[in-house]
Amino acid sequence: MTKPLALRTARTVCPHDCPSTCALDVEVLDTGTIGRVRGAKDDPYTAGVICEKVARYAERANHPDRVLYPLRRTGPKGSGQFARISWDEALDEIGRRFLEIEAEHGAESIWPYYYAGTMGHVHRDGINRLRNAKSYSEQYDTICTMISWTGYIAGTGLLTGPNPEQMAESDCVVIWGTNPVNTQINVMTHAIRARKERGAKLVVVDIYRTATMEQADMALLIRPGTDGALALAVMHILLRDNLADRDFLKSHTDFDEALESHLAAKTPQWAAEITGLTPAEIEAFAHLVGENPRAYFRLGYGFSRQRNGATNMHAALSIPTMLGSWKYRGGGAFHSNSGTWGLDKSQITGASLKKSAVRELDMCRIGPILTGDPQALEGGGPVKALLIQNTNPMVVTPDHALTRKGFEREDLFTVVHEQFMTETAQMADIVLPATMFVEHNDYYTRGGHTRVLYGPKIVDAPGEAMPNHFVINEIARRVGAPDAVTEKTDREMVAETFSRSGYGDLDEIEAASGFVDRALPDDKSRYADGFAWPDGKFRFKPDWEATRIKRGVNWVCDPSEMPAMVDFVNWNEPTSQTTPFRLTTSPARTFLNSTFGETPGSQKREGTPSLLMHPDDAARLALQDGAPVTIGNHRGSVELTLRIFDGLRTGVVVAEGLHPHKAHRKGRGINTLIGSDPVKPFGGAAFHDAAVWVRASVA
Ligand SMILES: Nc1nc2c(c(=O)[nH]1)N[C@H]1C(S)=C(S)[C@@H](COP(=O)(O)OP(=O)(O)OC[C@H]3O[C@@H](n4cnc5c(=O)[nH]c(N)nc54)[C@H](O)[C@@H]3O)O[C@H]1N2
Ligand SMILES: Nc1nc2c(c(=O)[nH]1)N[C@H]1C(S)=C(S)[C@@H](COP(=O)(O)OP(=O)(O)OC[C@H]3O[C@@H](n4cnc5c(=O)[nH]c(N)nc54)[C@H](O)[C@@H]3O)O[C@H]1N2
Ligand code: SF4
Ligand SMILES: [Mo]
Repeated sequence: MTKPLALRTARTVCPHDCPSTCALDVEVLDTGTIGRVRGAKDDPYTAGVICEKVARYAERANHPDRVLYPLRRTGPKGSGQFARISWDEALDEIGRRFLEIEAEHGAESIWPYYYAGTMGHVHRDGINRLRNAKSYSEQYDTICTMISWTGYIAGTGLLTGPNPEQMAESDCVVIWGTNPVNTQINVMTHAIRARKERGAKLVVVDIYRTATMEQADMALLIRPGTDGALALAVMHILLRDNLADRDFLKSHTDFDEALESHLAAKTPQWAAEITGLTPAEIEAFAHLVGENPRAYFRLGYGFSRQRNGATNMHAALSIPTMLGSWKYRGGGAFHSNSGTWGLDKSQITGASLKKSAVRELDMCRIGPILTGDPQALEGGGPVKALLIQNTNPMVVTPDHALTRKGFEREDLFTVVHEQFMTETAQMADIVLPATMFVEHNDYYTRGGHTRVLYGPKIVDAPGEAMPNHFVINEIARRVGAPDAVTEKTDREMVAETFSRSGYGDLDEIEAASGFVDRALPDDKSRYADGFAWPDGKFRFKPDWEATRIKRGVNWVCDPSEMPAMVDFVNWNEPTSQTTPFRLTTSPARTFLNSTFGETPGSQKREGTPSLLMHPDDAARLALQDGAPVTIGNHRGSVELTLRIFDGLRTGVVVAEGLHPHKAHRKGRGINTLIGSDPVKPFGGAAFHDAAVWVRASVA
């Protein structure tokens, strides 16, 4: 077969929920077909590098299984039996049912539910315009960033840090609780530059030997949920050995004698017992960063997905503060830049349309909510209708057995707008076909760098696929919400948002670089004039209530349960004789959450769902490599294939990737084992924190 010639190459942006937000050069083969996708060489952060899953995007965009037409369910829930209908039939039915349900059960019985399948704000956040206009139930956004952002802001007061490209100028790069080789490849581009150009050492802190850890000069393989203990012992050594920057502590932090004596007890021996590291490993790490205070701490999301994740994030962040790393170009800590966009999105989200206070339902608790848990429903009535865009809750949310039970309710009217027949779409009453990023216009932010990028439509959509913006407008028209309807196109929505936000003219931005750089001045991003608290001081002693107010979020515990100063708290799900293993569910390289589960390249690379286990544990349980195993706890059980792997600690097992349920024998996936209990202080799911048993499967 001859290779098709590209008609042209078009510049757009990767829409996926990945901190890198790469600028892309996409081959357009004809008006409806894309070819090769490459990373833009002239974008300073992308620097010509993208991940393999998006390089192969043609497999996904041109996939024969895309949803092309609106569908109505014809068999029982989840039967997969659907019949094609027209857009008008589908939208009219949705409008009629939503009005009926509202009349009978109240507006709060309808729950628009979305997440970050696209990170484009017009198509991601427009659902809130409809929600606000109708006073439908709110969504409390907890699934991804709630825990980590909380821990970071508790210290700095603002979600920003030294420009990620500055990593190349540091003397030591610490990659903590993130696996960028899998999840944000561009971090490696800049980290490796520091090593090549300056001889910087690369440290990786994780709970198993990831592909990122394989590249490390110093690998710190700790037990899950113990990062806080490691951080405290490192600070103990810095103070003990005069490696702390006492001047910086005085001028820029709330450090005091009480904290000093608190840390005096946190010895390397104490932390060694908790983390599983040797005291010598902890000493070596403390001395490496202590002698190289121009250290760049790249703090990931992964280590925050623990019940003590917010306090561990705060503890890890406290190390560069004790070193005074923030003083140096190439030094400090970075988690996300999401505090710097300064966007006015009010016309997208319809913020002004909100009439009254409405209950805010926790998206991670969709299982308890749909099965009628009164606390999860906040004392209100049941949810009777769901409108779902950009997310696959049947696979990605915790407490899956409850989620499934909820979706199976015959009295629940479920609308899913999707690109593929996901396991969520299969539970729908009405499925609507959605466009992909190359088929609509939007702008994209993501926390991993400093830019906001415009991503234009470059090909026509297949079949009758329509963008989210269209669906929200059309439903709004039919449920008596004229305020939520806008005649503006998606491109006009972008232009208006840019202009309201003071970003400038979209035509000019597009003709120039395609992006708006929101980098703060270098000294500001390193908090030279003080941290973002009224006294300008970094908080080793967090004011959790002030943190809550800053974030506009809710307490899920008694505030007095939060530690008064940087600390390690053992809140993780306890292991026991019956559930002796700690499970983490770390992302796979060629899936993005549950996306790409349908593409052949990803299916081939990820293979069958597997469980990594230490050889000593496998020997003790008499399990062979490749054996079918069952893992379980009080929430349910899941079948996987055993892979013996010496790159983790005994007592820890890892299941990589969100495979579809149907890829598992017995049809239940990994989130069956994960709890939806909200993580302190403000909620979120502890995806990498579950106690489980492991047994040989019985056929
Ligand atoms: N290929 C791929 N890329 C992705 C995603 C994906 O699913 N696949 N997901 C995207 C999304 S939505 C997000 S939010 C980001 C997340 O990206 P990351 O910030 O990298 O977070 P995670 O991938 O959840 O976990 C990162 C690492 O943390 C480790 N970890 C788990 N528990 C602990 C712990 O207690 N301590 C320490 N030190 N490490 C721990 C995990 O083993 C894993 O290797 O990635 C995005 N990019
Ligand atoms: N066990 C475990 N569970 C996890 C995690 C973990 O590490 N372990 N990670 C968690 C994290 S960090 C996150 S962020 C969540 C993410 O969970 P989700 O936000 O659900 O992410 P995806 O699984 O990628 O699903 C996104 C869906 O949106 C669809 N989509 C994409 N673009 C569009 C569009 O323009 N319009 C419409 N209508 N649909 C679109 C895609 O086809 C896809 O099915 O998962 C969480 N779940
Ligand atoms: S998924 Fe992440 S690394 Fe891959 S192209 Fe998109 S933004 Fe870049
Ligand atoms: Mo995420």
